[in-house]
Amino acid sequence: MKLNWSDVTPKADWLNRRNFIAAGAALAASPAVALTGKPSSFSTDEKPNSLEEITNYNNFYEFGTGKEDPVRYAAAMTTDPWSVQIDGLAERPGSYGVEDLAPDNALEERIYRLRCVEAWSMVIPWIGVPLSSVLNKAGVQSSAKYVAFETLNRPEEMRGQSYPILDWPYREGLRLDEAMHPLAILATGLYSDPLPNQNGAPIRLVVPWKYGFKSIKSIVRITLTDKQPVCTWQKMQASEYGFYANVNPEVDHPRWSQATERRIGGGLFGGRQETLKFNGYGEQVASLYAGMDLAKNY
Ligand SMILES: Nc1nc2c(c(=O)[nH]1)N[C@H]1C(S)=C(S)[C@@H](COP(=O)(O)O)O[C@H]1N2
Ligand SMILES: [Mo]
Repeated sequence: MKLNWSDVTPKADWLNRRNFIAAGAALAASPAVALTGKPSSFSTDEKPNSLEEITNYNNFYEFGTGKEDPVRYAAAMTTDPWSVQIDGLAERPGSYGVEDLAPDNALEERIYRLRCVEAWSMVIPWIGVPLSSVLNKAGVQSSAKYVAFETLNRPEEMRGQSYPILDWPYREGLRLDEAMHPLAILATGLYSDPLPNQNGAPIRLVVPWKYGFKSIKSIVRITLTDKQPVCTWQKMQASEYGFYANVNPEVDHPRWSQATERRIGGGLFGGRQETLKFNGYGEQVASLYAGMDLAKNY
């Protein structure tokens, strides 16, 4: 077994070294168990953002709309016990534990670019399992065409849910072939830690070729269906946020350009860089959209 830095450093030291008090509070609440993911050829060799950047600049509207609201308030969310209901057109519907869906021996490391629709980006070393492995565990009936996802709905612990900022609970969806693509994962950790609450503990979707809002956090329900799912942002403002939401520098958001992005922590030119079609994963995923007009199906 590979030893991680957190294994050999006393927990108190380890927490002290993290300069961000709020992040420390959230991490202190999580178990001291280190996670290890097998390296994957799907990983980028770009330099990952620091743990501090990844855990202190977040979008998680259940805790507020500010980038620092999640790190401040997400520690209030109870993530143990947790189960994920898998239902709809599944062969084996039921309530699954996170450890059943993402057992330690199946974990992979996936270092992915994350491109937010707001035109900032990061590189994040996720630990998780292919979404396809989870769907196959529950069994996909042949009539299923889409997968719908739902976040926890618990306003007592998620202060943002007391306000009608979005239509809670947060919902997202994928076409079944997108969901079965090997790049789509369910993450349960990042770097060598279990997922911090602000990043969507204990289990969240990561679809690296789509805008970040598709990568729904803190999932409690996965539904196989034959109808295109209703997605929170699409429902909120369909002219701005589509079902597909593939990263595309050629299709601007109605209120801003998508041609470039600001890499958080990036040095040169304030981190401004060109946005890549499908967030740079076109070689792997472009065939999913063959013959589709991506300007119409934004
Ligand atoms: N439940 C839920 N999931 C969510 C969001 C949210 O507000 N609520 N924000 C999304 C957006 S807009 C982005 S960019 C990513 C950010 O993930 P990160 O904070 O882990 O970087 O989470 C996505 N998943
Ligand atoms: Mo986003």
